[in-house]
Amino acid sequence: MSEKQENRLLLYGNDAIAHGAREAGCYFAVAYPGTPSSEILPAFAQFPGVFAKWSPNEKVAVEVGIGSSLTGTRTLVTMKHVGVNVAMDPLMTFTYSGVRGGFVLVSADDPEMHSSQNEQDNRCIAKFAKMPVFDPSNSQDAHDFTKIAFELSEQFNTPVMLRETTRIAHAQTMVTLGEWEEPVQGEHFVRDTSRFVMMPNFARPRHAFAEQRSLDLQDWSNEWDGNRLELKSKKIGIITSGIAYNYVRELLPDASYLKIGMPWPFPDKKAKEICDYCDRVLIVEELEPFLEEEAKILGLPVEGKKFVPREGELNLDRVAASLAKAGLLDEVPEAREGAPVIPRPPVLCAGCPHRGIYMALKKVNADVYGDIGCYTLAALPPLETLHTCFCMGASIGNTIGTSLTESDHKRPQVAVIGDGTFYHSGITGLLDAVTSGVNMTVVIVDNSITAMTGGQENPGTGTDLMGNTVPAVKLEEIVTALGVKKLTVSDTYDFDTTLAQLREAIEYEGTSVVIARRPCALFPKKKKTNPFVVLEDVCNGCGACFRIGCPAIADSGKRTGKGLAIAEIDPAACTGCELCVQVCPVDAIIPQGKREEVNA
Ligand SMILES: Cc1ncc(C[n+]2csc(CCOP(=O)(O)OP(=O)(O)O)c2C)c(N)n1
Repeated sequence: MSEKQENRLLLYGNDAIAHGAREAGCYFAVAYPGTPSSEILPAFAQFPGVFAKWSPNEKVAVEVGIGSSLTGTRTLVTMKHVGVNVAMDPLMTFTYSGVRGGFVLVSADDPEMHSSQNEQDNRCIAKFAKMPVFDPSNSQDAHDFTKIAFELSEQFNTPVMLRETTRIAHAQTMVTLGEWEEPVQGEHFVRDTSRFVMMPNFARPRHAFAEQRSLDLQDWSNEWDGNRLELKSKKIGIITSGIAYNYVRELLPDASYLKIGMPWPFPDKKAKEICDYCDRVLIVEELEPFLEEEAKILGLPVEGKKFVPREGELNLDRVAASLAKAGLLDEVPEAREGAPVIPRPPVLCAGCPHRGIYMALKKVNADVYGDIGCYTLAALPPLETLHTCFCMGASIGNTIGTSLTESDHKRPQVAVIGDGTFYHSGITGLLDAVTSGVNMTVVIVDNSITAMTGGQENPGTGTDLMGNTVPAVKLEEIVTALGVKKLTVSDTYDFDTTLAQLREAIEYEGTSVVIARRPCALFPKKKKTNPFVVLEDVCNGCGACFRIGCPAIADSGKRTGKGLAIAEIDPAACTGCELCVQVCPVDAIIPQGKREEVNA
């Protein structure tokens, strides 16, 4: 994160949100990591006098955040878009109860699915949950809207969503910062049964309250200058929000604009105004026709998704093509070609501890019901040993379903789930497997960190975000407590033993668990041992080492007498895990130091 300097900084959207929260006097932040939201919490945690923590999943994070708000503390909760699905249960009712301390939920959406399994548009969720939503167009907006969101939350007694997208979260623009407020901890919880005990009789009036609040918020939305009318051309008006504003503004500088900072409650009066002022109004927005539907409900004559794609991320070229389709640009500017990007298909890192267990799973030809984490990459060639992936925690439930319904039991049924994902949402699945007596194996790939999202602490790591030592809960203890009778811990760098342990677990009648354990090769800092080399004159070109999919191993360009590719190992990438050594049938892979000894 950049240093504060003369109140003007070049900031990522995520850093700008952290600054906005700090300036609003927010004391408490809680999150579950997920791209593109993960940097907000560590950025906030660096401010003096605040407290920030990861929770095991988004539902818990929101519940913790609700508790913090109930003491009167301003509270920031962050997650990626699909995380909001996990948190929907508490959220849908918290919007009835309302807040004490301002409560801001950041939903980081991911159009184009740069690192997600879907590209849902959480403006829709905000409306469904009856919470106002802000939609920033740059880091300044992200900062300003976060600050306003805390005010609005307390003024209208509502949780507020700040919905950003990847391009806002991970791009830098200039931000003018404001004064820092001292973070304030609330005094204590104040009992208010009719508001905080949402049983039917108390909840009914709160629903009515939420409906009236939405109407009041719509008045605010119409007044607020973040929903900004820029009236120029009478011929063409554009209603837009988020990142799309930047593209369309560059392409049609003379058009009139309604730049929407708060998509819901929709600023209906301002939308009517631009429609009255302009002959034709086009809505340019990323993903769902959210603004378009709001405008059409009002009977406004707008166009939108007829021309603008509903899938994927918008960019200058896509918006230009849409405007050309709508007849608003005569010439589509030539697509700007940057420097060619060399395709880099995602692969497990060199030395990744997940590789060994997948080599074993491939050997036993298991159907592997997968989950989300680095280990999902095993779905791709050359490993191709993960056959489903829907959402975090799904692997175990999926495997219960297949195991209970398959009639021919052709192949072993195995769930693979990471340690972070198991803590997030695997525990109840395993409880179901055990208590249903399901014949299946659960492999917990334990690299002792939440690697995929940047190496965040999880309940097994024993440290927290603030650097404190905290109790760690061991996977073995949870698995045993859930009633699993067959549990093995394997070292995935030892291939033969791992394979034997996996076979034994699969043969067990009932639910078995293999904890496939080895710390991630990157966290803590990659431990570089002596790299390995291929003895060219011994390599027989069989390709066994290529098939483990290690990015440190490549074709050397040299050929054996039979014309087969001789492997080579990149010494800078090799971590010395020795998995390739274990699959090489001719012992052609040896430590570099040993070759030097031989050659000496
Ligand atoms: C509901 C939800 N929250 C967050 C994420 C982002 N995310 C993807 S994988 C992952 C955690 C992976 O950690 P772990 O299971 O330990 O596997 P590793 O990457 O370390 O192999 C997270 C948080 C997500 N995809 N879905």
